[in-house]
Amino acid sequence: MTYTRYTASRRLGPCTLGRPHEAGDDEAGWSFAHPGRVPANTVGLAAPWNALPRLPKRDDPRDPVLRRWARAVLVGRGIQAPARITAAYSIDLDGDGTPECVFSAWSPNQDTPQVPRKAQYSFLAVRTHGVTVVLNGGFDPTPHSYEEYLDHYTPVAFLDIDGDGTPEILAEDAGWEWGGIQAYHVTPTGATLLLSCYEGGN
Ligand SMILES: [Ca+2]
Ligand SMILES: [Ca+2]
Repeated sequence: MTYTRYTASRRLGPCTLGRPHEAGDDEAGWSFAHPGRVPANTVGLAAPWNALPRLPKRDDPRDPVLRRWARAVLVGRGIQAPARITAAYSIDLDGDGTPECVFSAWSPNQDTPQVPRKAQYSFLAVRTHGVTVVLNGGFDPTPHSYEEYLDHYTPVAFLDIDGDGTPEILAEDAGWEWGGIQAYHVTPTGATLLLSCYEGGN
């Protein structure tokens, strides 16, 4: 089966992979057989249309406006901590001519979750029409005496996966021993989950 590979800002070209097949009894979901190495942060899409109709612009994670939006999300969930943005992109997702901003944020202690710390967070959000919409995330305002690992959310690409001419947000959800990808469709009134798939398990 032929897929076209994309990164967040480039079309890399075709590659041939196995068809998705149902996983075994002790696994959930579907998996792909891929004979070669698949580069990290690459998405393969078997679609005849141009899935990269608009290019995103990578934003500076230290941007104070971005950090203010993220900080407001944290305060709203009871976390009084500086916001650390891990990735940010601007791209018009709903076709109104004004770019949305898609960003992810993790608390610094998520880099070394073996060390129990203070409040923790990890989330993915889109700023659209003056509102910050949290697409996925974990928030734990309570310090623990044991280790805890929240899933890490990262925007990976902005591809038109349903062929309607507007790009969706494709984001990685990386758990401790498993991973997945979600696709979100953004409209002027909000965002909806279009697709979600995972592989791996405990
Ligand atoms: Ca827009
Ligand atoms: Ca689309």
